[in-house]
Formats: sequence, structure tokens, C-alpha cells
Amino acid sequence: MSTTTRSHRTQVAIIGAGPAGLLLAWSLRAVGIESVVVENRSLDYVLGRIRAGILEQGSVETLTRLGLGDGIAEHGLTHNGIYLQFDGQRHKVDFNALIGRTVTVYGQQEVVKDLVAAHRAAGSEIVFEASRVSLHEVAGDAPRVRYVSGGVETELVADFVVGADGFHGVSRTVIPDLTSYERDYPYAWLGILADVAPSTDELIYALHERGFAMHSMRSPSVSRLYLQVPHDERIEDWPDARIWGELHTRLGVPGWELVEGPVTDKSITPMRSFVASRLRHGRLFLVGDAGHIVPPTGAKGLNAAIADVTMLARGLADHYLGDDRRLDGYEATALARQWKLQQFSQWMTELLHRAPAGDPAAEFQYRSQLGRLAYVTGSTHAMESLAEQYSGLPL
Ligand code: RFL
Ligand code: PHB
Repeated sequence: MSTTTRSHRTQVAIIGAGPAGLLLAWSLRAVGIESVVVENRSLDYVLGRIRAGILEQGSVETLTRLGLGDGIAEHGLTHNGIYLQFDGQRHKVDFNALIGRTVTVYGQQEVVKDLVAAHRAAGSEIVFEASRVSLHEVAGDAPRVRYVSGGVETELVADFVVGADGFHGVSRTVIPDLTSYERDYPYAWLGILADVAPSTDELIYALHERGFAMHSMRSPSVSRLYLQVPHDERIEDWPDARIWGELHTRLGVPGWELVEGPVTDKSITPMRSFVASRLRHGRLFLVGDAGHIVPPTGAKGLNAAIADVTMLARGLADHYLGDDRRLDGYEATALARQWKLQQFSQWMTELLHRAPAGDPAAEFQYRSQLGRLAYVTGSTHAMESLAEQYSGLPL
């Protein structure tokens, strides 16, 4: 139970200390706008969450411009392209040679760690382990966020509230007449982290008769690998030996060896596409996974969150200088960009995953996917299109 109520004022109240919320607070600080971040989980939980691994070139540029580039420069791994593998053959799509762009392997966990360290050094206000987080009167001139922290109930009065609280957050729920456009896929990703040097120079995306598999990485000594599994699969049914066995089968090509190592993390992630019809209600704005989700195949989720934040930060900065055009345009601009990412993520997902055996069109689909992969890897135009979208569309 709360014992005291205090009232507190800030310019922008941000809900959620994931990459979107932390980056927005940092971007606003850079232009002299105050904010408070309210997060319902602990700092350790937020720092321990293992998720995305790929930063688009534009995301790297954004983070670097904001003074957050040291860790990326020191530990990020620049990648010139990816391998697409099918029919037992591995084909390189060389983004750098095709369009002069690259991507960087740098874990979301590291991005969050860098942001937390920067905020700590700057003395930003981030409230972790806030409970009963609720939004009030966001359509009016003085929106408020209430939460309880350390037994104290706080009412945060702000000029704006930003929902950066992910897919399961509360912010989206207060927007009236919001339509959710969504689609679940009949499969999930089983992901592992392993203490072993990657067995590949570039990421491998493989379509195998038994399903999708991917070889990614986090550092020169840590590998990240994924397997397509049925959407209702239980992690207990996947002892390490079974996972490695399946990875060898799906990723194997003649003359190449996948090196195993101790598994340090194991989880299953459902695959979902989702876009909210609205990203604004009065003085509430949504950014990142709160407003949209992509299946991870195109590596777009974190990058989309960074793009949203960049656009919204510009809009808010202009607002305080007396110009509301970019803030008023945020919803339409962010949604238009998001639908381009949605179609790409859906395309990559359907290109590389095996339809479940119960699907009467599964065998037709698989052969059609092989045809599509053969086309993509054989056409410079198609590879350029893939390279352009994977390495990141301009803002
Ligand atoms: P987050 O990271 O979910 O953060 C939301 C924060 O809000 C907090 N929260 C609340 N706080 C206060 N009150 C409430 N009521 C709250 N409810 C929730 C949460 O605790 C959390 O701290 O959303 P954000 O910041 O929008 O960031 C989005 C990214 O995390 C996400 O898009 C990516 O991880 C997606 N993703 C990938 N994206 C890429 O760009 N490249 C990739 O390679 C990539 N790979 C992936 C991925 C996501 C994956 N999983 C597990 C979903 C691979 C995987 C396996
Ligand atoms: C990752 O390294 O976690 C990763 C890389 C590429 C993806 C998804 C996840 O498409």
C-alpha cells in the first residue's frame, strides 16, 4: 500500500526503460528537454534481457551522433552482408559490394547498458521497479502518469507522455478507437547463446526441409543461434544435445563445420506481426514495440524503435521552439515507414520458414520458396533490394 502521495513535474514522462524509452530520454536531454522514465522492472532485469543483435548503419550513426558510439566502435562487428542458404548451398549477399552499406552486430543488451551508463553519469531520473503505472487525461493539456515506488505514490504531471513500454505495456490501452492489425505465425524461434567463437564470418539465414535455422553472433567468442520450432514448443523438450543436433542438420553444408560450445542462455520467442492504427492520442505518443512488432527475421524491431525515437525527438524539439509540424506529422510518418518494414519482415519470414506439416500447401510453399531464393540470389536487382531494406531505409 502507498503511504504518501507526491506530485512532480517534468516536460516528458516516458513509460518504459527499454531501448526506446532510454534513447528518447537521452535524445531529449541533448536538446535540453527534461524527462522522467518510469519502468516497472528492475535495473538488473532490464540489463539482462537478451534480444536483438543487428544495428542498421543509420542506427549506428544515430547512436554515435548522440555520443553513444564508443562501445559500438570498440566492440561492434561490422558486417558486409549475409548468407542465404537453401538446397544445401550457401550464397553470399554482399550489401557493401551491392550498395555500399553495412550492418553492425552489437547486442541490444549492450545498447541498453551504454544508455544506462550514460544516463547514470548525467544524473537522469529513471525510476525502476515502479508499480501500478497508469496514465491519466492524456487527451488534455496536463497529462499525468501515476506510479508507486518504494511505498510512495507519485503523480507525474507532464507536457507529453510517451509510451515506450513495449508490446505488453499499458500506454496503448488508453488510446480509444485503436485498431490492431496483427498476424501470428504458426512457428517460434528457439534461441541460444553459446560461449564459442562463431563458425561463420557473416550471419547465415538457412531454409532447410526441417525448418529455418540461423547462425548469428554477439562477439568473437560468443555465438547466437536460432531454430524454427512449432509455436507451442516447450523449452524443456530441447536439451542442448538436441539443439546442436538440429543446428548441425539445418546449417550443415559440405566442407563446413559448426563448432559447439557451452550454452549460456536458451529461450523460445513467438513470431508476430502487429501494427497499431494510432500512435498518438492527444499528448500521448507511442514509440517502438508499444506501437508495432515485427517477426525477428528481418532484424528490424530495435532499429524501428530507434527510428521512431529519432522522429519523435525531432518533433518534440521543434515543439519547444514553437513549430508543431513535425510533431503533428509523427504518427503518419512513423506508420508509413513501419508498413515498409512490416512487408520486408513478413517477406523475409515467409521466404525462410517452413509451413507446418499440417498445412495442405506446405510442400508447394517450400518449393516455391526455393524458387524465390534461387531468384533472389541470382538477380543483382533482387539482391540490391534485399540489401537496401536489410541495411536500413533512410528516415
Ligand atoms: P522493449 O524492449 O520491450 O521495452 C519496453 C520496456 O517497457 C517496460 N514496461 C513497462 N514499464 C512501465 N510500466 C508498464 N506498465 C510497463 N510495461 C512494460 C518493459 O519492462 C521494458 O523495459 O521495447 P522497445 O524499447 O520498444 O524496444 C523494442 C526492441 O526490444 C525489440 O523491437 C527488439 O528486441 C526486436 N528484435 C530485434 N530487433 C532488431 O532490430 N534486430 C534484431 O536482430 C532483433 N532480434 C528481436 C530480435 C526480438 C527478439 N525477442 C526476444 C522478442 C530477436 C529476438 C529473439
Ligand atoms: C540476433 O543476433 O539476435 C539476430 C540477428 C539477426 C536477426 C535476428 C536476430 O534477423
